[in-house]
Amino acid sequence: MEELKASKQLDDYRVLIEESLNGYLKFPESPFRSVTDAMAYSTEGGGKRIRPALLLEFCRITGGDIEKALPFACALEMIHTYSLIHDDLPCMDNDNLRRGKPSCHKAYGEDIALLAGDGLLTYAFQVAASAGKISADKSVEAIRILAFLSGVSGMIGGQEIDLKSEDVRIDFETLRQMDLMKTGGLIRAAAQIGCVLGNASKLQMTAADRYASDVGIAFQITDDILDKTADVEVLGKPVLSDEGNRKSTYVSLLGLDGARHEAQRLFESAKSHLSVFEDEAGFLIELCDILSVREF
Ligand code: GRG
Repeated sequence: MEELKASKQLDDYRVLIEESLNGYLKFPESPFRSVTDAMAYSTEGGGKRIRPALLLEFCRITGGDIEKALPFACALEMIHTYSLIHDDLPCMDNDNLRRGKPSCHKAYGEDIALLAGDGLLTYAFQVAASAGKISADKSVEAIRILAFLSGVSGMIGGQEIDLKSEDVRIDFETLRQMDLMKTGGLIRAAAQIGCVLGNASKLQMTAADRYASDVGIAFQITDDILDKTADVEVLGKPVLSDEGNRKSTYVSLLGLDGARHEAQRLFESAKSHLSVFEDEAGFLIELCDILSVREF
């Protein structure tokens, strides 16, 4: 099969993001080596960088400069990485493998892993707030979105629903809300911040948010399917974790085929919001196809 053009663009974004992240995570002056090493350990390598790539793409197609948006893309990836570190802790999912290597708490201990997550969360806001070459109005709005959608109105709120859904069968609407907040939160932040740093119209902003909401839920459903079907070596994190933690997921509610069907429906729905971007929607359309067949 011919390689999708978007795969190459995603690879290019990944290189750009990782170069920039590596620079931020050097901390040459830090006397607190355990925490800073743990922050770098969890952030470097292995991540797909979907959220920062989406941020850069929405910035690009709405007329922004991706170089100027890079600090915000890195901040978003730092918040995502913090959520993975904390999500793996024994008091959460208790998973000991992440991105193909021991989870942060397995490599550095629970106490340092907790601090590394906190360190990444706070550092993300420092990096975003220090971004030069972006107007103060745009910076403040981007930082507001980052805080709103990674906090109790987004990812953290979704995680609370997740915790309360262990051992109980939740209804479809609660499950949808959980995935929209928990996983959709940062994906929506990517789209919204990209649009703010570009010069998106109201119409484009609404379309971007609808796209990101559908992709966010579909991304989580795919994650649930992979938890059931993937090879641990390829996935780079434990499988059957949801079953072990007695979670309600689209797979437990709809079965594997039902979950696959719903993910596909949402990826198609996501694409349907993009007409406002006209010829510039190619990457975002193909990204749905890439994400719908991902193996890790
Ligand atoms: C505060 C103790 C404490 C815990 C908070 C914030 C949180 C725990 C959890 C957030 C919820 C969470 C981790 C959702 C998972 C979303 C998801 C599908 C993650 C995997 O994303 P990928 O596949 O990962 O993009 P890579 O490794 O490619 O970056």
